[in-house]
Amino acid sequence: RVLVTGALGQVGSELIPALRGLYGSEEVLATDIRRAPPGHPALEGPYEQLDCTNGPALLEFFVRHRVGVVYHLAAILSARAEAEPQLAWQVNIEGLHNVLEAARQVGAQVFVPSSIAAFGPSTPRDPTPQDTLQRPNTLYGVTKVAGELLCDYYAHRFGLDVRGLRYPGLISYTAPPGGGTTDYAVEIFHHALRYDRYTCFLAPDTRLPMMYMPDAIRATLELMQADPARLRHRNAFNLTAFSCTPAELAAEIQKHRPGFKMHYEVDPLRQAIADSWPRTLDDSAAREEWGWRPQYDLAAMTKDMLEKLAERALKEA
Ligand code: VAH
Repeated sequence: RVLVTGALGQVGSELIPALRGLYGSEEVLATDIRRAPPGHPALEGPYEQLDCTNGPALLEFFVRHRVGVVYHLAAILSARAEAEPQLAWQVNIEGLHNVLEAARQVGAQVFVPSSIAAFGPSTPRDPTPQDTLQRPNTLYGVTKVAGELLCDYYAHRFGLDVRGLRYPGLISYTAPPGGGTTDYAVEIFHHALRYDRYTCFLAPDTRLPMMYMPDAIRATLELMQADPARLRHRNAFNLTAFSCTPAELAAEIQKHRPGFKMHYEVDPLRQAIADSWPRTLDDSAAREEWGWRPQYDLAAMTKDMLEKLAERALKEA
């Protein structure tokens, strides 16, 4: 059966329905440390609370449910990890180690997301190559690099089929953003619909790699279904669809909502994090080794986000 940890997060909220569509609801176990709020999509199939930092409980869960594939999404994201670095290390590294150990013992395939945060200020930023210097200066970034290395170790030392993607900033309308630095690109749409204005916590020219969630979900499933013999890299592939700045995103929204106003109040902490990250990514390894191709550019993402949020507002009205 398929296990998803971090089911209530931004990726989990969309990956679970996609996996249940592929394998059937009863085959996909959604878990998170918190209880799922009533009506959450994860509750449309099996849901359990599960704390990935509890190794014995995790192994018991893998054995009891005969877990054959695990999408390990439970993590503390960049901005929150700076506020709570000890907790972030426990969740992001001890939790990952517990998942890799359980998967090794039962022979499960593993997906672990990395991030553009796995790069730091000394990494080439424009574009950032697949194989390059990785000296991130955020705790989240440290756990992403350590996680990539731990996953590669489990692949070559134990033959574990573990694969990963360095996600760019992800934009979606299903789940609220959770403590990330790229959250502005999600919040801006909710504010545009509700107030026709948004006060952005990053400077107007902060260029970051981004992706619409439907592309990220498809990339995740395509990587996990790829022929392992073709994979020269495993943890983790650079992945991107487009790069944009807050000013460019605001201008794209204004094409649909001419009255939308953008303001800026830079948050020094999150600006420093964003300034240490890539501006654009080279994802040629993903394209060559498992056929990656994005489908949504900035214009297509913006159009779809505004349409979907407007539809939902109508339904809830
Ligand atoms: C964050 N959305 O902002 C996450 C992601 C690329 C950034 O890792 O922390």
